[in-house]
Amino acid sequence: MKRFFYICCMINKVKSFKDKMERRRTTRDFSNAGIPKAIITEIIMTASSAPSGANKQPWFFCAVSDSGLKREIRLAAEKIEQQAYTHKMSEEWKKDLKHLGTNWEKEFLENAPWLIVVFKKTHELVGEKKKKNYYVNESVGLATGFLITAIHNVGLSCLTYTPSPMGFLNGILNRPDNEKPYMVIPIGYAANNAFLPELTKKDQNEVLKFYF
Ligand code: IYR
Repeated sequence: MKRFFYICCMINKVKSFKDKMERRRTTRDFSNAGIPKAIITEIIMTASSAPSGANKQPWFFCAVSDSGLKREIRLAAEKIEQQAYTHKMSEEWKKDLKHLGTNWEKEFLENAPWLIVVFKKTHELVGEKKKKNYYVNESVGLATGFLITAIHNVGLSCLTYTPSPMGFLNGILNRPDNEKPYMVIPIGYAANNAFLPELTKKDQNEVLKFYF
């Protein structure tokens, strides 16, 4: 009987968390309301608790609210996106993105109160010595998943943004060569009139098969 109630409680918990996570939506339109630094700190330290290869935590987070730096990042990213949209991205790719309404303009890089720039550390530098990190992409992907979950959990919105190439971020943020930009996460409150594209997620039978 005790076990039965325990399982019922688990079912309630797992379903309510699923319902909460299914309500997460990416936003590209932010209100200009600020977010205290203490909230950003807790969100980032949640991300930093993620599992990683040999527990090396091969990541570094830059949290940017300075408007001069945000403008610099926007201008550099828009230059790259103009190239991408006019020369690099295939017609098929652009067609796949049409329903999201994206283009080379990246206002969110200035409108969001904070940009979290996630770096992956290919290796550690201890003095002159290189120390290896393991499963760097997997580890930083996990930390970024924790990050966007923490953002959603506190009622904020974000975007997972990856201009390509992203090397310009090392220059603007003055980060060393063993750190490579992984993702830019603008974070804030979704604007009242934020554009919400119609999206559906795959059904269970398309993503899950049990072997039991
Ligand atoms: N980086 C470009 C293009 C882009 C690519 C993918 I894949 C997306 O899911 C969304 C956008 C941009 O941000 O506009």
